[in-house]
Amino acid sequence: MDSVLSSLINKRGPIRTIGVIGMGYVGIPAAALFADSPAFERVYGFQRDSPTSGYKIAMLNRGESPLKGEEPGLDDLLAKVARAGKFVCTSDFSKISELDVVTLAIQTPFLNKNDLLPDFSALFDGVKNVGRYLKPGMLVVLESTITPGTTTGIARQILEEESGMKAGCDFALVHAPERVMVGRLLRNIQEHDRIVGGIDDVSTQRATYLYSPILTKGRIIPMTATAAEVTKTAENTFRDLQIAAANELALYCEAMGINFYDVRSGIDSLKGEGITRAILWPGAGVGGHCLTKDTYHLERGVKVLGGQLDYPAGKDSLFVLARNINDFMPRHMFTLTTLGLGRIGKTIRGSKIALLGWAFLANSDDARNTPAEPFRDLVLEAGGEVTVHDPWVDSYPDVPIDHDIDTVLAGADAVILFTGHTEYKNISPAGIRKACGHDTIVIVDGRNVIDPDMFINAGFVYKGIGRGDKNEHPIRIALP
Ligand code: SAJ
Repeated sequence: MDSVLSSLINKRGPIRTIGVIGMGYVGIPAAALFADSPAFERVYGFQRDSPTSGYKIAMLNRGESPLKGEEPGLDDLLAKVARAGKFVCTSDFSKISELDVVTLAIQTPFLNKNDLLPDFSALFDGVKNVGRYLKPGMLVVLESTITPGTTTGIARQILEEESGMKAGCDFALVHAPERVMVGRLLRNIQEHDRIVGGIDDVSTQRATYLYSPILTKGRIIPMTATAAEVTKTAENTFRDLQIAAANELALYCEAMGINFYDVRSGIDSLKGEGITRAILWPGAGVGGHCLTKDTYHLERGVKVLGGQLDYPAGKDSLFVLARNINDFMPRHMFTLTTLGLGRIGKTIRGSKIALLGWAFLANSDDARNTPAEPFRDLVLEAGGEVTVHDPWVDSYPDVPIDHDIDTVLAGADAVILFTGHTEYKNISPAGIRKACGHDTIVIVDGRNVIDPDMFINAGFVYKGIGRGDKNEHPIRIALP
């Protein structure tokens, strides 16, 4: 028997008009792909005309992308759909009432880094706006990363209160999490499988008709809304866990005086039917907007959904332990720096530390939640001086960042490699010594970018993550 919602949707007919709320890294490529599909007639991009981001409206209506960095195909696609009149950016949210579908792609950052609580205010403002203009038979899709239980909980509640309608009866409601990666925004939407989680089967089905036309290699993976929320947060939680396992093993290898990378190659050699050892890479820490928060979304989800969790009382979960290990790595880099300086009779206090790399990812300008920041804080607290170089990052609040490496290195007692930028793979002992102006210099490699022997043989004091075979090397007298 057709549900009330099915009848309303059938009355509306096929999806023709779409609204995307949030003109950012998630919303813009999605809106462009929807607008380019012959399956749909028109797409509105909704953007608040705020002092900080209102400028995007005019740019997007000129067919220009306001996003930084290279995004293959996006500029041309935006120009094409804007010129064709199939995509329009607007701050007039009342146009929502003319549409068949509205998707919300609004960031959910931390309120602050200490209590790890998400700031859903912007997302809920968007949901409230949708509720205000919602019409019967419409589909609402949440694409932002959210705590499990949000779609069927607070989001549903706001939509029903604002619209006076009932989800699953008068309108469809779905969570279809984004899987964007900077530098491949369009490709990820087209080629990655798309999780589509409705509050009921009718909602899930309607969302399948929304996403299928823009998938090339990707396929639709239907499930419930809560399963979709857990999938998204858990896929990043598992990546964070894998990195933590590599970090823990690297610490063990350092303590046992062996080379982690030999062990990694050994483990990775175990291949065969049904055998997998996804061993990732240890490093100076885990930053970014995804892995640093999605574990805590998952942890809160278990609490929000309130089921009886059978787990040792008061014990941190494996996932929180993994977060703690990854957040420990900047402190380990501080310890390696302290030990390295100690080998030449110096301490952090009174030393100058040159920090190479501020971005959280190699060859990127993205410094969100960079692990270099807690390291810098530890050095300053211990009375050291820190200079920061990063060829990709132009600025960061309260942290002077210089693009000239010789300026940053001048007078440095220790050089710390925090980000694996390609530029750092070519640094030479002679170049570093010339810039620092000291005979014996400490170098700490947080991303396995340099050859330890090259620097040890040139008289440097070397320390490296996972390099237990080199971290206690004999110090060679620096050759003039
Ligand atoms: N990192 C390690 N060791 C590794 C891999 C990464 O220490 O083996 C560190 C990086 O240096 C960085 C942090 O972890 O500081 C995060 O790196 P990431 O490669 O996971 O990059 P993100 O944070 O941009 O993750 C995104 C996620 N994508 C989405 O949420 C849609 C994640 O799911 C992807 O797996 C990841 O991109 C990716 O693979 O590029």
